[in-house]
Amino acid sequence: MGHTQFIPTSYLAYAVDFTGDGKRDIWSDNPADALASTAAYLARFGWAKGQPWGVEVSLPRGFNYGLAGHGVSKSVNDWAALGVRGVTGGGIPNAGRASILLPAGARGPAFMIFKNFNVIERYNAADSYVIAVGHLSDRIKGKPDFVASWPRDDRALRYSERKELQKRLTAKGYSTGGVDGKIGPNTIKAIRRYQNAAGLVPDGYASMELLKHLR
Ligand SMILES: [Ca+2]
Repeated sequence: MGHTQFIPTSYLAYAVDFTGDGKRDIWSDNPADALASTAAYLARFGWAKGQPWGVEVSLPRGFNYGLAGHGVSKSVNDWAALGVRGVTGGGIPNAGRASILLPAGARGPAFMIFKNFNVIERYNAADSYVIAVGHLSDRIKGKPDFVASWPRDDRALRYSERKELQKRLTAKGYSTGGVDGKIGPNTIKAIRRYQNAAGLVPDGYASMELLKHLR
């Protein structure tokens, strides 16, 4: 509902009256209440003011792709010691513990993501959503476009293809913990194990290329 698509329970719990008229009006032509309500929601889930959602990084040759993903977090210094650098050559802001995210696998861009990434993900649990919203806010602030590009020949797997991927992995002895068409931690783990065994880059990315390899 409203400008930023609150669900009713979020409205009840987090909406605020920013204009001071006594109404929490997230539908008004004046978006102040809606935007303040969304800000209150993000604050409630731990938004760290002035800190980035993430930054684009470059990974060193020979990077251990098993370290990528939400499950592994390290300090910025520890990542730097492993050779992870800011993509424009600059330093990486020391914004607490961070993970490396590869939204299109090893062939696409790499990001170091911070706590604020997870806060935006509370709003919509899709990495692509968080990257889009976070990047839009960076661009409004005048920051540059991404350096690396997404592989043009890549496309998201369809539901039936994701299920086929899980079935084929499981049949080869790499259990995905069920066949539900959702690429969760168990499926990513199974993909990595298969990639390692098959001599592929173990980025855990569910791609068409991988499905073809399994076929
Ligand atoms: Ca109001």
